[in-house]
Amino acid sequence: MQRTLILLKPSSIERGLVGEILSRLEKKGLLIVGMKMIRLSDELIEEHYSHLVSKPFFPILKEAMQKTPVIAMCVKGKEAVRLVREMVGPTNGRNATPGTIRGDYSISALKNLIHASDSLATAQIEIDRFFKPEELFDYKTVMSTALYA
Ligand code: YYY
Ligand code: MG
Repeated sequence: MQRTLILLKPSSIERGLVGEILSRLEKKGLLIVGMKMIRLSDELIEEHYSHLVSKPFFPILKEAMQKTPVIAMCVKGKEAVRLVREMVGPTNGRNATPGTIRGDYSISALKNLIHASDSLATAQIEIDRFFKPEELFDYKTVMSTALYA
């Protein structure tokens, strides 16, 4: 089982898409093991998007990430890191295939609704960045026997 980090960005909160996105993740069979609403500080955004701080669009990205609080989630499942990235689609919603979250609901790179960790190593770093150990839960549901062989 893998765990991955998801952020529902201000663009999804502003448009009332939180339930829709959550529902897709749940229906796929991913287990929510952590979830909270937070306001991102300048420092946290600079750390989380450290690969982008020197880009000309970084100030706009930072402002967009602070427009509302975000919902941070940790989900668990077999191959969860790759699966969630595939469900999210590529960065620019205009390049994302219909059927993906960005492909169905986003027409922009900046306002692309959702963040998901891009590798197993990144996922661990990002889970630790957003969640304390006591904010993550280990539990079983009857669903797991229906989902996996
Ligand atoms: O992982 P992903 O969110 O798909 O893209 P990143 O390359 O990590 O960029 C993070 C974030 O930055 C992206 O979700 C929107 C914004 N961004 C942008 O507004 N314009 C770009 N050309 C590239 C990234
Ligand atoms: Mg990324």
